[in-house]
Amino acid sequence: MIAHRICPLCEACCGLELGIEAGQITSIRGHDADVSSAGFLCPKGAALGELHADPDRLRAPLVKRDGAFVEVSWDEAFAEIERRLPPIRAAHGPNAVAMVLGNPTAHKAGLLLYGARLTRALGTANVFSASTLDQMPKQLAAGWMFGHWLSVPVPDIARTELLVILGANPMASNGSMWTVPDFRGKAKALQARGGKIIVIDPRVTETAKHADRHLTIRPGGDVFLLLGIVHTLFADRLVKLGRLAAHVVGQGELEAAVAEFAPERVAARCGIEAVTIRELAHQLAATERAALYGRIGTCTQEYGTLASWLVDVINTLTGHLDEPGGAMFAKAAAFAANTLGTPGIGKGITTGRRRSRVASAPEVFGELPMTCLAEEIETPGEGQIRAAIVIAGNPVLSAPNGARIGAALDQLELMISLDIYLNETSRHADVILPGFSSLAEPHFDVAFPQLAWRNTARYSPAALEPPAGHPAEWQMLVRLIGIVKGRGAAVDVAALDDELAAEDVARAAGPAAPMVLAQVSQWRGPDRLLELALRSGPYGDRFGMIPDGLTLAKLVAAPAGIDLGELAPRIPELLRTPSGKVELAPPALIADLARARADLDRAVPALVIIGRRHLRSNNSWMHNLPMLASGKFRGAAMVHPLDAARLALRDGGRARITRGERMIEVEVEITSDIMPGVVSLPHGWGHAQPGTQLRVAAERPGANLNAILDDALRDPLSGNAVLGGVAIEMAPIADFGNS
Ligand SMILES: Nc1nc2c(c(=O)[nH]1)N[C@H]1C(S)=C(S)[C@@H](COP(=O)(O)OP(=O)(O)OC[C@H]3O[C@@H](n4cnc5c(=O)[nH]c(N)nc54)[C@H](O)[C@@H]3O)O[C@H]1N2
Ligand SMILES: Nc1nc2c(c(=O)[nH]1)N[C@H]1C(S)=C(S)[C@@H](COP(=O)(O)OP(=O)(O)OC[C@H]3O[C@@H](n4cnc5c(=O)[nH]c(N)nc54)[C@H](O)[C@@H]3O)O[C@H]1N2
Ligand code: SF4
Ligand SMILES: [Mo]
Repeated sequence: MIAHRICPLCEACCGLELGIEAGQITSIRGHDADVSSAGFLCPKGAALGELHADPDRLRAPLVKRDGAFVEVSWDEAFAEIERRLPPIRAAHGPNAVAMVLGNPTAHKAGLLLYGARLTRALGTANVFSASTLDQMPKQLAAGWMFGHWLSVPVPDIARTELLVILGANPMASNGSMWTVPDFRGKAKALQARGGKIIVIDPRVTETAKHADRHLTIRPGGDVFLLLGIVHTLFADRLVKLGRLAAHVVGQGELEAAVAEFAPERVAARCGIEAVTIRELAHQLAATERAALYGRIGTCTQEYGTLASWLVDVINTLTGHLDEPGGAMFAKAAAFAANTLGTPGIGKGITTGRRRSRVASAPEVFGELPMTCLAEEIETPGEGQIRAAIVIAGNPVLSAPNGARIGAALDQLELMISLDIYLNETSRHADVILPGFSSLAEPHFDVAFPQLAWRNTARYSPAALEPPAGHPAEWQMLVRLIGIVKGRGAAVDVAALDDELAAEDVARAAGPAAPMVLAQVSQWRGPDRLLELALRSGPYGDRFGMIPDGLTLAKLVAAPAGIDLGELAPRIPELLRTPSGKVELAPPALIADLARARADLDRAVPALVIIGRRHLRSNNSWMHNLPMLASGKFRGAAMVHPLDAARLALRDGGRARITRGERMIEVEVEITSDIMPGVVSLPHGWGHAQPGTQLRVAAERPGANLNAILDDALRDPLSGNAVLGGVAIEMAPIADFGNS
């Protein structure tokens, strides 16, 4: 039997074709007809069968009794939670329970949509997610400029002639905050039609190797490079707003604010010569169709929000924002806030509606920084976190100072993990609730079509039968909501789900609610929410008012998805700022430039560390699959030959990396692909911790980069962690081969 299924693993969201026999996956290939991915897949997608079959993947709930996990029935697991969670809330209030949301939450509709509902039911201020280890700066900058957190433009790669990539390696990551399956193929096509790709990265990445030009940049130097470019655009009279002239404000403030960041002034700080900065500015301005794209390298640093803002400022000033071949906005079929409400104007965004208790970090997009989690658990007083619900997150490996987080999790009165593995984080839990194989669930992407290279709508029904008696993750979350609402662990999940849907519809549709609910009554759970979002969305049938509009039934009938066309200009309709304009100079960002100004002459540390990603790895959790784990070890620390000579490091030898009191041991790979003075080490390693069940990963555990990073370093605006560009020391570990 053949089934079609969107891959849930990364933002490329590839359509896959699965061969299935007797409930087992026999083959996986790309689905050629898929309207977004056209047959592309990567080795991780091909490993979904191994994930499905992995004997270490948890099949039943676990409860910790006397320090050891025992398998229990679903009823027992929820009864345990009902015994322990409500008393904590009753004694200490809603903030005593933290929500911690990990990366796969964004990839699974059940977790995303029902995780948000559980957060609402808990009413807690203590919400943490991988967003503050990742893209929060980009969302905050977009929020201030365009009025909504997910109004993030992406390169229109199908039509551009110049793509400048800053701090991203889509050849390995398959794109981020940019759903672009088969980046390699699209990049080749771009070059074949005479276009150019420029990569600016401290490392000669896989993407750089295929680019027309690579420039090295000092880690954390992006804001200075970008300021130099903006300065040049004004100084050399290259600003050309074009069609957007009537829709942009703040140009004057911006010009004044960048006055002192001439290329000569910023060159040393970013490590790129003034003449090259000017050249980049001129090339971007002179190319009719060009896009500048910044990603995680530009976010996970001290100036993440400034850098993310300046990327889109440059796209705007060069006339490439919202223009074909430039940086454009997708128009998703469902869940896109920038398609709802009054077009062209809105409330904008607000941050800092509350602050974290200990560090006083402002709330951003409803969240507090992940780097505040440990201290909020450790520090006594009103509002202290005493219980946590961790959904698909592994912060012990993925957040700075993971050992501290692990120790803090052990102090909790109750920790619940929704996770499919007993790993570095879930081992600290009291109750682990594992979802079943994601291939047995329907799939659609809530967020990624809002960031896609092309507008499409896709849905995959479950490819496999769910195991008997095993609830879906959304059903587990409804049951937790039942417990939180005082309805008990034995709550009727289907009835509570009906109630929750009815509440949502009443809020959105007012008097039309009964009619709307009746029309979507054949769907349940996340599917019902998708049906509602699709039908009320920009291509929807408006519940019968537009007969040829989209419904979920139409998507189900189109296993390759429905193509909604190439990206089209959306300004001013997309804007939700109070001014109804693109805000080029949000006051908080202009004010934050003072920090960059004060930092212009900072001395260069002799050695700093940055991260990287490998095609066969996925953050902290796919190292247990033999297909991906086999072959050359991919977690070595890359060191430039000059640094290796200076530090007496040997290729293939071992070394100690220290930062202050903390230390890790790594394997060394000497390569001139990394710039001198910089070490590159992937995150998400450091397996083989006691009490975990990851037999394959434990064979080659690797070192945890985050063990040496600091939880006190954040971008003050977004709360995003600083995950790179920090000073380290490195020394060889004597071994016999070395002496
Ligand atoms: N130093 C450094 N640190 C980084 C980064 C970096 O570049 N450098 N990158 C950061 C980024 S961008 C991110 S997004 C974070 C990611 O960090 P996390 O948010 O912690 O996510 P993952 O590491 O992907 O871990 C995913 C967890 O979800 C579980 N899981 C997998 N599939 C499912 C499922 O279907 N259901 C459930 N319930 N659980 C599942 C896995 O077992 C694992 O425990 O790491 C961040 N950490
Ligand atoms: N195979 C694979 N794919 C993944 C993931 C994975 O772990 N493995 N993780 C997924 C996740 S959660 C995310 S968020 C995305 C991220 O997707 P990308 O943003 O493409 O992430 P990376 O591949 O880490 O590329 C970041 C690049 O930034 C560079 N860099 C580091 N510091 C700086 C700096 O200060 N300035 C500049 N200009 N560059 C810098 C690094 O050398 C690296 O090449 O990938 C996703 N896709
Ligand atoms: S690129 Fe991403 S979505 Fe596509 S197959 Fe690989 S992991 Fe899955
Ligand atoms: Mo991420």
